[in-house]
Amino acid sequence: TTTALLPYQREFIEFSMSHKVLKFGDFSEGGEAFFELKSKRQSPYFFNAGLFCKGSALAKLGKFYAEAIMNARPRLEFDVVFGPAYKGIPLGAAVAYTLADLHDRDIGFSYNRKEPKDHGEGGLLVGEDLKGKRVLVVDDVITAGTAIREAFGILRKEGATPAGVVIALDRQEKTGAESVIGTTSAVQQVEEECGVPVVSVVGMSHLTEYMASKEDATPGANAQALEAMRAYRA
Ligand code: OMP
Repeated sequence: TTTALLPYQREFIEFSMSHKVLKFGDFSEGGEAFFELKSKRQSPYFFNAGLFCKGSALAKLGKFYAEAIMNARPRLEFDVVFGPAYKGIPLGAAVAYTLADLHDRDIGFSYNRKEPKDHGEGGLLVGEDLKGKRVLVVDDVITAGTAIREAFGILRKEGATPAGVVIALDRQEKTGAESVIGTTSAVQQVEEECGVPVVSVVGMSHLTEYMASKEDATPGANAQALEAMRAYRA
């Protein structure tokens, strides 16, 4: 199956690779071919959003998230963005900034601490109050959905209404042991359980599509990495 790769998605993949955020397995002698995930799976690619660590990269990243948000159909309706600690914090801030700067939407933003603070203003949350608000969660990657479920737990406690999730990468993985594996991906399960849309800039299938186009242009250059992507997907 093929997945149409939109121009901004191709641009995002190349942008991520140029910052070494997105890495494909290196199948040459002595190269790192696989990356271990939180789930212990051995993946032929990895996405480390922590390496978007320049002001210019964050500015660009904000635009990609905003584009995914604005392109979402049905439209995402929300009052506040929430970036779960730690990696979601700058992402949420970048999204709120970009929506105001480029899309004329002045949205609040909020994030949590991992350690409760026992002095000063106290509490676990920083930023815009969430009570009764429609909240869009901003995060980096979903594999099994563990991190995003934690974020929903925080929203529930605060009396907020989840409005959706936006991530850079949907790894499109199924969860659980091989013997019990179902037919839906972690993202689809989150959508069903929480009743909200999960929007991503790209999915794993887009990455494979990108690799395939590279392989078409220069046969042999990415053959093993592409094969590993397809095998992992299967
Ligand atoms: P889940 O909590 O299983 O959905 O995994 C998401 C988290 O895994 C991310 O927030 C990262 O901490 C980490 N991760 C990546 O950052 N990039 C990847 O390509 C894969 C993972 C992962 O370990 O699955």
